[in-house]
Amino acid sequence: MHTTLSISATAQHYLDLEEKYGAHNYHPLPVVLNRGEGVFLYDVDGKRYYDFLSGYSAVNQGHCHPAIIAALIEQAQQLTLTSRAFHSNLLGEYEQFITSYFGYDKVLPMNTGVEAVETALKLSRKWAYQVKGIAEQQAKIVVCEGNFHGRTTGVISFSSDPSATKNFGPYMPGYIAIPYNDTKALEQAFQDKTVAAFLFEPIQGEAGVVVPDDGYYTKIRTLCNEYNVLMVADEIQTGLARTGKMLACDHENIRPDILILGKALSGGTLPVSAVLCDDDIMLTIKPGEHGSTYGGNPLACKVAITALQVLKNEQMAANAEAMGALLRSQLQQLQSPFIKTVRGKGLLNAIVIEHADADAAWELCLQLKDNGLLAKPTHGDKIRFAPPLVISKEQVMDCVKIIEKSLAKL
Ligand code: IF1
Repeated sequence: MHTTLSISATAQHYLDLEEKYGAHNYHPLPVVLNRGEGVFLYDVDGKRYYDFLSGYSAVNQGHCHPAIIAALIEQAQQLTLTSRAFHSNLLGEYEQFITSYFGYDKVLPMNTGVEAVETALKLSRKWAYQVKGIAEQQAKIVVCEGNFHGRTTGVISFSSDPSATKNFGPYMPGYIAIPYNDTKALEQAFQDKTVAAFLFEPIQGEAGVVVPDDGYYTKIRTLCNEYNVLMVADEIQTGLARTGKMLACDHENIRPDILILGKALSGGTLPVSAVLCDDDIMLTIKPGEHGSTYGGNPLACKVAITALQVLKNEQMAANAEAMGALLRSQLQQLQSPFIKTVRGKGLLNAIVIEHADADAAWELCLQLKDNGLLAKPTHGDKIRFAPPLVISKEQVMDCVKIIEKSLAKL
């Protein structure tokens, strides 16, 4: 059964412009949005939707959070960019704030998530040669099958997803892929003395919200200590209260050697990312060896301080924990024949659809859209359910009704 596309002439106009003038590197849901507020998005025809994607966890604080927007406007009228050729009054303040917030010696500020991942990889290699003593050009980094860490040619070099790698070669060498959530394979990989680091997602987002066994982070930490390998946590999607704790690693009180943040670090206003680690790793990079035009710009610093303050002041991790548990239990209670699995932690959740029609997940997302909720399938049969962390109990219950009503149409 295929849903007829019911979009207005107004919306169609915007789709036509994108079709004609934009790269076709996405296949979005047919909806055109022009306003966001808290858990809600509004389209060009004034229809309201619950946002169940949150900009892939970049809008944890809710759309256009008043305090974050106020900080953005205030700083934008003062000073937006000095470049790192000069100092600004905000960079040191931000660096002190975020390093004490997460408990690390230093931070290297970047912009997009993948830039922070690349930065963490470069720091791991510098540390390998200059501290661990691995022979030049020989350092290896262990990664997980099913990973998603971004889309630069360096980072896709260790992707196992053909749609991310096909015809983008040649690829960067020096990576060993092992199965996710498999510490026996990890220990096996660590027998190679040229291994410098292990890069992992605490929960695999793109792979469809794959939650590892309890104790996974603890075992990684133990093995990294035993073999003198850096534990590098990509918390770009799982961090910043999304999984019910400030960091997903906090569920096991585990401290990675290198912490990578992005997305909600700006509350969805502009690209802000960060790499945090201690001096023995961070100081392997000397002046002039790494950076970026916008890295650590005053506007990003001001916004990031506010975005982090809001997470704590409004207890967003605790709300994510409670609302996530409510959402998963309500979805399970639906006992829908089309929902094979409900999984997640905090408000990073996904359902796995079981249906004869291969397009069922997409069809369901079209039904959800018509009923006022925006979500998108990942890898065919999984639909991510990740609303902003400010969602209330009443709103969760309202969304479950929308999901139930939409499932009935499948
Ligand atoms: C797209 C996925 C999610 C990430 C993790 C690094 C990055 C991401 C764990 C890179 C970015 C985004 C990219 C965006 C869609 C979204 C995504 F589906 F692509 F995989 F969330 F799951 N590490 N994820 O999730 O950060 O450079 O994008 O700022 O590419 O369509 P970025």
